[in-house]
Amino acid sequence: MRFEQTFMNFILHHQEKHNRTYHFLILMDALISAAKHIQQYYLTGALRGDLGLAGGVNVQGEDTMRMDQIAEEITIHYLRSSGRVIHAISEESEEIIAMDTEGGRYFVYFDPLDGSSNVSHGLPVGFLFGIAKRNLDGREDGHLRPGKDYIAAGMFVIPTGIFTLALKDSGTWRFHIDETMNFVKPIRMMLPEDSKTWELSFNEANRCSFAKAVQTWIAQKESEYTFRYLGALAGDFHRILSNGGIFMYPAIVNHPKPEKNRPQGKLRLMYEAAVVALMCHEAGGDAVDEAGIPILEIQPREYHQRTALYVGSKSLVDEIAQILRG
Ligand code: AFP
Repeated sequence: MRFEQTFMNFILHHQEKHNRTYHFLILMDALISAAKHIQQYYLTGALRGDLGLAGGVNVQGEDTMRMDQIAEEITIHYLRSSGRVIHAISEESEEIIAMDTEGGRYFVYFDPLDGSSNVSHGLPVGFLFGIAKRNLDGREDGHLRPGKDYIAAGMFVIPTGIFTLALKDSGTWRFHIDETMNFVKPIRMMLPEDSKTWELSFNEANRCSFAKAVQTWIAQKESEYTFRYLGALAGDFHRILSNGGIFMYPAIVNHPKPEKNRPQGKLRLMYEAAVVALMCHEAGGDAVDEAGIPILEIQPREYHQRTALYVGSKSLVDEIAQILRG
């Protein structure tokens, strides 16, 4: 028989090697339990009728799905019971979610079910999270941490059973779920240097609304690469991490209906852009916003702040960053 290394075994060794505490393990156990629970609900959701619209509206003004609410409830339950989380910030809750404000050690920024347009089709969605640590030395800062201060960031692609985790300064690792529902077989991810497999990923319907310089750059690049877009960041970024290339959600600045412009971008900085930016950075890639500023450097001003995002292979991100910086 063939046995693969489990995630827990991998992370225990990692913590031991770096002389770290066991607190992070308890937090990771909570996140993995939440992801497995959400995955099971999602797999059987269509049978129970859980994949339809809930009829509500979340803090971003978007329709909520039943699965969004279920995923949120599950995640809060496990994070709270870990006893390690000070506060959490979720895509689904406008306010910061207080957990263990005295004894907690971490801040968790998460989107428990990202890519809701895929939910009613049962297609892949993501559970994205970033983790920062309590400031033990100085004053607390309202938990508005830039991505460069995250100690880890990860995503579960649900329901495919694939988990990718970036550990600050220790690489990006991919795991697959096995028949016992354990995440196993750590594979270190590095973006491929060879551009043969590189892909472009963005919503083509928005193309004419991008800044002119971005449109021109895309026109120069498009014949060189293949094009893929799922509409769920976790799935789209998963491909870029494996194949290389670039995922973009540029600012919308030239929409024929100006009220539909999104100069600030669409994606959320703390639990979408910074999460994939850290994973990409640890895999040898990069990520910038519409001004060409590295995503990991952006100091958030609010929990649900939006940003434009260009993430992927370093040379492509460098090229577009230069154009964006003017
Ligand atoms: P939803 O959860 O509202 O579907 O948004 C998903 C998302 O934040 C991200 O996962 C996708 O990459 C991006 O938005 C897709 O947006 P478009 O539907 O505008 O292409």
